[in-house]
Amino acid sequence: MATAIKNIPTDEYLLSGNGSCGGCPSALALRIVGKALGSNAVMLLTPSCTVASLGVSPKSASSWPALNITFASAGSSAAGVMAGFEMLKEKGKYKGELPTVFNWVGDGGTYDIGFQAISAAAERNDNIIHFCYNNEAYSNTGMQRSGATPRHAYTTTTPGGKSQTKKNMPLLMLDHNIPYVATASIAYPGDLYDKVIKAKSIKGFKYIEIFAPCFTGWGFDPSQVIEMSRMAVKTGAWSLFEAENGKISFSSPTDAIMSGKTERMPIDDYLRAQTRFKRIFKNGDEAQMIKDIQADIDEGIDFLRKRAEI
Ligand SMILES: Cc1ncc(C[n+]2csc(CCOP(=O)(O)OP(=O)(O)O)c2C)c(N)n1
Ligand code: SF4
Ligand SMILES: [Mg+2]
Repeated sequence: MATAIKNIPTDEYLLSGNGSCGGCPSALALRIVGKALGSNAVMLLTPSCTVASLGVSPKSASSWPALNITFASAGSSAAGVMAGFEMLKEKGKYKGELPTVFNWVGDGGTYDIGFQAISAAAERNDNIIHFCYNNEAYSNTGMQRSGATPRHAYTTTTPGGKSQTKKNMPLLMLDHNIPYVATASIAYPGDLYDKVIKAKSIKGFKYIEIFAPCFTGWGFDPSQVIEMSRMAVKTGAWSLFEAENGKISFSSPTDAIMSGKTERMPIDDYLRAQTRFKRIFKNGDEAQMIKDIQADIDEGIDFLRKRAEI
């Protein structure tokens, strides 16, 4: 059983007064992550909504030391910071417990622009946690498509809907043979909290991807952000799992879907609730587009189920 929300610490490391949209799912994700990481951590960020909303020192809304880095160094910068701490400790110049060094990077930074650096750090098994908060687009720069944007979604660079299917980044990371990979969602905070606590205790490269639906870009009411996150899991558009040393286990409620105990919700209501899919329902070929998206999800679930048997 995941930690109950009432047992998650009340400490806050993302401070109030930051510039994110009210109710931002990425900010909420960072708040929950912070509660698990605690104060002894160093954060590295590539350009994103989080960077734009945190502000700069000495008025930053982050209570950890934070470094704004380039996409091209999305793996090497954090690895260098961690190596520096480890070296100081070895030489007796750093006392106390080593901090957790973590990347806080969006899907654009992770799937696309920073991918080579993240892949290289994973292959070296550098001792860091890479968090990808996935809002399925480049939100900060005005909602352009990313490798995480699903098929038929409107973005400003896919005005007729995206033609390609999305990349499967968590499984790509799993194929780097790293000790820990997990997916999570802001709708299941206890599960996210537990996964971060576990990742903190493991040496080597850890990858955690958090589904964070951006109401501003996707077009739905901010009050629905948790419901939308929950629907993504219940439809199978997003699956919750963790993999320790390559072995996948599913987390609730995805485990019930994977074992066949629970039926997945059909995707229609989820799509109808977001204006980024509005044109699907205006066109005569609505049925085919819904079938395409449903087929992408079905294939993803089948593949993940088979991969879990390995
Ligand atoms: C090399 C480089 N290319 C493009 C940009 C412009 N840029 C800044 S933030 C961003 C989008 C990042 O998207 P994502 O990582 O998903 O974060 P989000 O905005 O969704 O929070 C882009 C393209 C940049 N800063 N550097
Ligand atoms: S645009 Fe989306 S991800 Fe960015 S701050 Fe607003 S709600 Fe959050
Ligand atoms: Mg994004």
